[in-house]
This record gives sequence, C-alpha cells and structure tokens, in this order.
Amino acid sequence: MYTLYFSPGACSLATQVILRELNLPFTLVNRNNVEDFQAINPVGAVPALGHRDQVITEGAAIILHLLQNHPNDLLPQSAVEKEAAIQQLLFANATVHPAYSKLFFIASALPEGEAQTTALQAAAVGINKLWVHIEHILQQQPYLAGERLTPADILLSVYETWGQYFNVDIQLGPKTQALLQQIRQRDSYVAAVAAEQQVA
Ligand SMILES: N[C@@H](CCC(=O)N[C@@H](CS)C(=O)NCC(=O)O)C(=O)O
Repeated sequence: MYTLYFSPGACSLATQVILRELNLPFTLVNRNNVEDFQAINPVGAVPALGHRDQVITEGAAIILHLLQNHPNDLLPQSAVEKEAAIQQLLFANATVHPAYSKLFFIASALPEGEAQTTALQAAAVGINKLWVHIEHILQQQPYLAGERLTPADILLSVYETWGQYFNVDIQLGPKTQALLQQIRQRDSYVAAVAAEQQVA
C-alpha cells in the first residue's frame, strides 16, 4: 500500500493518475493536513510517496519506481522505446514543469504591476516554445514518446492546466490539444481529479 502526499491540482495529480493506471492501492494525503510535512520531504514539495518505511520524492523518480516494480503498459520493454519514454518523462518533468514553475515564482515574488506582467509574458514565451516543439513531435507520432501512451503525456496534461491561473497567452497546437483532452478523459484522470476533491 502506498501513501501519496499531494496538493490539489499540483504535479502530484499526475502521480496519482499513474498509480491508478497501474491499479495500485494507495491512500491520498493532502500535504496541508500534515503537521510537519518537512519531516516527510525536507524540501517541502509534492509529490512524495510513502511505501513501507520509505519515502520516495521527486516526481520522475517516483514514476520510474512504480513502473519498474509493477507490471504496466506505460514503460515499453524494448530498449529504444524505453529510452524514448524516459527521455520524454525527463523532458516533461525537468524542462516543461520548471518553465511553468517560473509563472508561480514570478506571481509570488513580484507585486502586481508592470514588472510582474513583463516577467510573466517572458516566461510564457519560453513555455510557448516548448509547446511548439511538442506539437511538432505530435505531428509525426500520436504520443510524445512514439506510438503509445507514456507518463510524459500524463505529466503534460497536468502541467498545461496551470496556465489558466495567470494572465498570459499560452498557445497549444491542435494535435497537442487533442492529446491532452484524450488523456483528461481517461478513467484514471477523471477519478484522480475527483479523489483530490474528496480529500479536504
Ligand atoms: N522536482 C520536483 C518538483 C516538485 C514541485 O515543484 N512540486 C510543487 C507542486 S507542482 C510544489 O510542491 N511546490 C511547493 C513547494 O515546493 O513548496 C519534482 O518533480 O517532484
């Protein structure tokens, strides 16, 4: 049994979707309900995954732990496809996520006004370049890592929702929009969103 520490709408939503895709039993714990969350993850971030006496942190490491320890269709067996899936997982987690994190940082670090608007727009330019790159990939293949769904697609579906919180113009190409919509309609994604709402 796993324990997933989450924050509503955060990147931990993607971890929960993957737990559900793998049919794994888990308990959801809202980070805000933990008295001393830093004792669980010293850097204070979600996701954190409790398992037996251990806590695993870092979203990509958690996902790889789950995929390597449980049967699944999300991590291909062949070396070439597996490498592509891991590369795109890290592209999503280590490139796209930080690009969106800039928006949150700017909004909290700068007071509302011209400087904040300029900085948010500059961050959005960087994000849009990534979505152009993603659209280019999706014009050639149905999923980010090739012919099948891998965790990168799920991560992007969560990250993209964060743009709505900021007054910035983030543009997605048609293939990207279609893929994200398809993922958000999966039973795992719908159930994960509902479960977050049920845990106060
Ligand atoms: N590199 C970390 C980043 C995690 C991260 O930035 N989580 C955000 C939510 S999406 C968070 O918890 N931010 C609040 C904080 O760091 O205190 C990972 O991939 O797990």
